[in-house]
Amino acid sequence: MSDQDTIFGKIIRREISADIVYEDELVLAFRDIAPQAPVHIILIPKKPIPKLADATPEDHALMGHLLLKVKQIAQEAGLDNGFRVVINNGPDGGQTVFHLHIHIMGGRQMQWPPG
Ligand code: IU
Repeated sequence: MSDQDTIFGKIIRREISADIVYEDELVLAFRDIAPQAPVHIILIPKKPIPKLADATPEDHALMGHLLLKVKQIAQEAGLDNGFRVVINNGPDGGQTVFHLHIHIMGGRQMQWPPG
């Protein structure tokens, strides 16, 4: 199964709908379908990298772009009092969709450590 068959690939190609909050030529951000916080946004690269551990030096600029977009998207979502950024990597990391994604969560007090 190619990455383009993940649910996030289908969202990128507009084959299934999502509540998109940001898009540019490199990345897409949309509201999580099962939010774990008042604000829960998923930010993905359009390039189909299955997980963070699969990123290569070729992805250097894309990785930087993603992190700076986290900041912008959190700001635009009004998360002025702070927010949580999570990347689940692989089975032990709790990853369920194998297209690299960053969770941006806020609007409530986060706890530490996560489960
Ligand atoms: P994870 O890090 O792979 O566990 O996160 C996948 C997230 O994708 C999870 O929070 C799901 O609720 C979310 N999601 C979604 O927003 N839309 C979908 O159609 C599916 C999963 I499937």
